[in-house]
Amino acid sequence: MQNIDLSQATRALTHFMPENAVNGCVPHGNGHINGTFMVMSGKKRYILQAINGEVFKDPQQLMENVERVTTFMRKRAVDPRSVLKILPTPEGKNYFVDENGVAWRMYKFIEDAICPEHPDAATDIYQCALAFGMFQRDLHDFPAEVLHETIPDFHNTPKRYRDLLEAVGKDPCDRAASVQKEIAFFRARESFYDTLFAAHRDGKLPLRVTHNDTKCNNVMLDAQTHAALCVIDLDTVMPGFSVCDFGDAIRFGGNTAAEDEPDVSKVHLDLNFYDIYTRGFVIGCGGYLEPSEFDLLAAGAKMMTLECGMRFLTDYLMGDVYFKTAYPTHNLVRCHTQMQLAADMERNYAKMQEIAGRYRYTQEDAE
Ligand code: GN1
Ligand code: MG
Repeated sequence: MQNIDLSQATRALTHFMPENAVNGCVPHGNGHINGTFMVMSGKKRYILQAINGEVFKDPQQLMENVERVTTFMRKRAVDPRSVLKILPTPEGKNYFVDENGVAWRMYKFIEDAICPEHPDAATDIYQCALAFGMFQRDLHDFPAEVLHETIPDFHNTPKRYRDLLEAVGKDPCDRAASVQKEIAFFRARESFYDTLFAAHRDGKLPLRVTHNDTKCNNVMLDAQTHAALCVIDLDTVMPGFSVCDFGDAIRFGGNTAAEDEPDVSKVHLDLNFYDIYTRGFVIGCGGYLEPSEFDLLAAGAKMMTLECGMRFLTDYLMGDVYFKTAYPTHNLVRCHTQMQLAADMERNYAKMQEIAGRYRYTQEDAE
């Protein structure tokens, strides 16, 4: 997305509140997708965001999803800070499109909260997992099928695999010859990719409301107690499988190295993180996970890791058109970390299953 500057933001802001009501507007946070600003108005603070139109083609559908899900969650919320609150325009719209075609929306600022960028403390990891589990719990009776697929086939791994093979066939940058080992790695696992959809077809994996970006920095914790408060960044909320939300959190947070660590010998599955996260997620779900979902938690983690690896490799073959890259082989480096992590999950699969099984008991206890 083209960089959104402060003057654009200030102009957009006038469509939500009169100019004389604003005390300040400054860039905020370090998200990679949307342009984010913090707005001060009297004693109140707000978040103003420019929605990335390249990633999200239909802001109306996106905001409809956000509005439906937050309205539903608010009915049960005890702390008003625990659900994002949209600030509508004076006309009652939940977003506004400026003269450049950029869609803007505003939220109330969540006060007295922190965002754990890279949580090290076991208690913070646990609280983040709890927050995403509670997100499942609070939306367990929401009709997932009414939500729009803001990015179609987002976690359709068989389709991601087909996209990879198509990219290998097209090979527009003549890179396929140099990545034969990587292609072979993903081909060797072909029979695994349909696991979740097959379970869904068999009635074992229900369609739920999923968040689809379950990084710890998409959770707000109470600033004083560090208790889970609110899940943010609802742009990719879509119908999906709970085990994918779980799995992507493990893929990202359970890696002992960075997603783009060039030295893959540093990449391992952090079983301690896996254990803490599993416990937090399961307890957060509050008894609403099906037994068959427990059985597929480990598969969800492996699936998300392989899928992400395939997406990086596909993008490398296509000439780095989707993910932002800082150097020519950045996507390939990221693909290698995902391959290494997936292989480490395969080595530790029995332990991962054992941990999920242990907390399955915890949940039955809680019911
Ligand atoms: C993208 O930009 P970020 O980090 O929020 C991507 C995720 C990938 C992730 C890999 C909408 O998320 O699916 O897992 O990169 N988000 C989208 O780093 O494609
Ligand atoms: Mg995000």
